Amino acid sequence: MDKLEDLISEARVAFDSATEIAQLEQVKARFLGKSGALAQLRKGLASLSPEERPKAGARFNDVKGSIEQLLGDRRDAIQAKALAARLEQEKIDVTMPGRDRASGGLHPVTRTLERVTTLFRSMGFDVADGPEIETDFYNFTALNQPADHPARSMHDTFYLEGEQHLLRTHTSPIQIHYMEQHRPPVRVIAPGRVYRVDSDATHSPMFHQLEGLWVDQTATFSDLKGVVREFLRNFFEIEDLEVRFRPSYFPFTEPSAEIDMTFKDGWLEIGGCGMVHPQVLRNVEIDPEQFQGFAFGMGLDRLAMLRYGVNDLRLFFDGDLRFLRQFA
Ligand code: 2U9
Repeated sequence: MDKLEDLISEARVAFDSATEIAQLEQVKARFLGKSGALAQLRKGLASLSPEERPKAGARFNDVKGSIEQLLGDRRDAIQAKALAARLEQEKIDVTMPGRDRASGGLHPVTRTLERVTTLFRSMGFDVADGPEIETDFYNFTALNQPADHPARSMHDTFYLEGEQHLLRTHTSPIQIHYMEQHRPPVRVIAPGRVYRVDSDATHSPMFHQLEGLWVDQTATFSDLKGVVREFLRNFFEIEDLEVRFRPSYFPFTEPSAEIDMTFKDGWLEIGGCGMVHPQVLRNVEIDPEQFQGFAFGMGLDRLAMLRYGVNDLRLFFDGDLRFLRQFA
């Protein structure tokens, strides 16, 4: 009988030494398994006399029951401990203050874009956009930019592999697409990202342009002057801002001019413009004998720099939140 008591004690010590369920199952086999200690005992019962057997059998069952009970208790204890540890680890303090949701803000160039589109819409302009990846036709040929123009050189334009496509160097292709879809009168602005192989404090390989186009039977250079002046006065909120037009050259306009505006006791170049070249109109099947128009272009980032007093274009594209938060 002592031997059986010892077996129970031995089982208790063994079960208690197991700290995980898998380990406990291994230990269990030593006592309750097919060739475990209890199975051996059971075999011994067969050699007892019929008189001894019932009592020994009952005793055997008691011992087995005790060991099973110990096993169950230990299993519960291990599981309870694991659960407690997990609860401790995953504890959520519902009284903690919530995490603040950071509020975003619009990028200064986006804010400028919104301001610009609102002003032009109020003057009756539609707003169009188009792909940043273009073909040579839409970016150059349709705009009367000859094959030997320096802007077409490999180091002035980003060409895509195969050289069939390029990153647009201006937003003018947008107006070409637009005129293929809309017959005159056409009054549209084309803002967007453009790309050039250029990089310093005032040039970034990616920047933003704002172009405008008005094609009608009677759209004249003086309409152009009025639209540009009205826009700049409203944009900068300077009632007596003056604008002057200096003769210039662009392949897609004739005549062409640089746009200057008054700024700090002097003049500041803010864009270019001109009457749409008759060949550009022909390229989109508009008869230059019936229709004429004007176009203008400005740097959107340039407008943002002037409006917000930013002196380095690259600040807009560095993504430094200390800079950007000032505009939110
Ligand atoms: C079509 C026909 C003509 C758009 C024009 C300019 C003059 C111009 C520059 C100003 C500074 C670009 O941002 S900048 O680098 N733009 O000087 N852009 S006329 O002429 C067009 C456009 C579309 C169909």
